[in-house]
Amino acid sequence: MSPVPRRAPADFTPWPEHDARRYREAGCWTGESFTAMLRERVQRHPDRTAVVCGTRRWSYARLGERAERLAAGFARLGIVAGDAVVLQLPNVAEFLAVCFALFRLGAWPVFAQPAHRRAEIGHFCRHTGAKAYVIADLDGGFDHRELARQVQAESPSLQHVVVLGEAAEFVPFESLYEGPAVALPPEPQADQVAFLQLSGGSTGLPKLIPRTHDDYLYSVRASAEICGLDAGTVYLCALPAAHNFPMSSPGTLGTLYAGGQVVMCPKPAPDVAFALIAEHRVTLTALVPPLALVWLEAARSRRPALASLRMLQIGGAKCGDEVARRVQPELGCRLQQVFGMAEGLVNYTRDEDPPELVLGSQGRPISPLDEILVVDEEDREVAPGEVGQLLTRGPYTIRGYYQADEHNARAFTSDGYYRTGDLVRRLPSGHLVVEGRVKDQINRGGEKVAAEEVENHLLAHPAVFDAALVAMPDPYLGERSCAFVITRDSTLKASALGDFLRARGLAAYKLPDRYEFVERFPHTAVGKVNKRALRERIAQRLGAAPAAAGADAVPARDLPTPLDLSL
Ligand code: OOB
Repeated sequence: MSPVPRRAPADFTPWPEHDARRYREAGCWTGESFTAMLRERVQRHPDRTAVVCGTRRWSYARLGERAERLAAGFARLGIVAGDAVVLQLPNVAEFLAVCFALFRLGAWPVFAQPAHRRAEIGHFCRHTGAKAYVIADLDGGFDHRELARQVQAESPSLQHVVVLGEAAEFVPFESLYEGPAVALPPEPQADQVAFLQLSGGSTGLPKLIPRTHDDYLYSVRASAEICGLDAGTVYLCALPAAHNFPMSSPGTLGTLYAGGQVVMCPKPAPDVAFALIAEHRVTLTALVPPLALVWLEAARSRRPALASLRMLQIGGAKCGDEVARRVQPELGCRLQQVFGMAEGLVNYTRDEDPPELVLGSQGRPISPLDEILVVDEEDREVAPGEVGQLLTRGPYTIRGYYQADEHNARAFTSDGYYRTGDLVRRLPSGHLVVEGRVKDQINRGGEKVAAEEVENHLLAHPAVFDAALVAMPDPYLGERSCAFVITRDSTLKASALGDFLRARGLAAYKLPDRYEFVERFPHTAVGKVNKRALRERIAQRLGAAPAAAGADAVPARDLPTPLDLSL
C-alpha cells in the first residue's frame, strides 16, 4: 500500500528525529491514528451509545458507519489526502462524523468557530487553499449560506459548500451519504497532520496549528487517564465542539477513546444544559469561568438537576478564587482547573491534589515529557517560584505554525520551545499559577482577541490615524477590549467604527467593547505605543467612575447577556 502523499514540508515543522524517537520509545506516540482508534471502539462495543444529539442517539457502530459513508461522500466531491476543509458546525453529532470522515481520507478539517465570519473564514479558506466548507444552514439565527456565498466569491480554491439543513444552491449534507461506491485511499499514518486547530494569536492574522494523529491522540489518551474517564463517562459538550478544550481535554475525543457517551449541548445556557445533565445523567463537563459563574447562580434554584455531575472542568481563562471556591459546595461536584492551549501543553489539577492546589493553581502538565521553562525577558530561567514567561516543548506541543516561517522564528526558540506568552509562577509541586500575559492578546472570558488583528481592521478606516487595542478589567468576563483611537476626523463616532468592523466581517467577540478617542498615545522609551500605560489609564477610569467616564469615552456595547459568550 503506498503511503498517503504528504504536503510540502514547509506546511509543517516536524519534531527533530531524536525527540520523535524519545516520544515513541516512551510510549507517547503509538502509531495509532484516530481512524484506527474509532474502528477499534466500534469493533469492541458497537451497540454502546457514542453520541446523543437532541432526540437522536448514535451507537459507536452508527458513528463509525456515518463517518465511513461521509468519507466516501467527500471522496466523490474530489477531496483527497492533504486537502483542507473548513468545518464550521454547531454542537451536533455530525460534527464528530465529519471529523472522522476527513481523518479517514487524510484530509484536514480546519476548526472554525461558530462565531467566525467573513474575515476569519475567508482567511482560513485562502490560507489553506481549502476545497470545501461545511456549515449548517442556520445557527443561532445566523444564515451561514449567505456567509458562504461571500466567502466563495473571494476564495478561488473553494469548490464545494456542504450544508446541513436546507442547502439552497449548495451540496446537501445528506447527499454525501448516498452515491456510487468509491475506493477510499489508504488510512492515514499517525505521524501525519490530522487537522488544523486555531491559535488565539496576537498578531495580524489568525495562525493555524497543525496537529498530528500521534501527538493529539497522546494528549487525548493521557487526558482521559488523568481525568479517570471510562465507559461510564457521560460528557456534556457545552463549549463549541471545535475548540481544543471540549475536543481533547479530554472532551469529546477523550470520551470516545474511553468508550463513554458524548452529549451534544446546543448552547451552554443553564436551562438547556441542566436539562440535558439531568436527562442523560451527565458526569463531566467543561466551562470557561464566566459560564461557571452563570451556572453557579442558576444552581441556587436547580441544583438537583446536577446530581449526576462528578466533575466540572474550568479553563480557557483564569478561574477566580471566588468561582473556584464555590464549585464543590454549590454544584456538588469536584472542580478541575485546566490551563491549556491549542498549540499543545495542557495542565490539570488532579484528584489527589490538596484543596489549596485545586483552588489556587492552574494545574500541572499532562506528561512527564513536557518540558517547562519559566524565563525572563532574556530567556534566562528565573529563580524557582518567581514569575516569568512560560516556554514549553514536548510530545504534543507543536514546533511551528502552518506556513508561517517568519512568525515561527519569533514564536519558538531556536531549540524548539513554544513561547506561550503567558506569565506563570511554578510551585515546588510543579503546578503552575497563571499570573498574567506578555502576548498582545485580550482574553475575553476564554475567547481570545489578537490586538493587532483588530487594530489592522480599525486602521483600514479612512478616518482612523492610529489605533491600539488593550484589555480592560471586567467583573464578569475577566477582561474586555478597549480601543484607543486617534482620528483624523473629530466627528467620527464609536458606533460608526463598530459598524465598519462588522461590515468587514469580523467575528462579534472581536469588536471592541469600548472606544476611547485620544489625541496621542503614550510611548515607551524605545518609541513603541505604551500599552501598559493605556491599560492602566482605562482600568483607573473604570475603577474611578465606570458610569461617568469622560465625554470622549464611549462604551460600544451594552453588557452582553451572559450567553452571548461562545468561547
Ligand atoms: C485554551 O486554548 P486557547 O488556544 O484558546 O488559548 C490558550 C491561552 C493560554 O495561552 C492562556 O493565555 C489562556 O488561553 N488560558 C488560561 C487558562 N487556560 C487557557 N489562562 C489562565 N488560566 C487558565 N486555566 O484556552 C485551552 C485549551 C485546552 C484546554 C483548556 C483551554
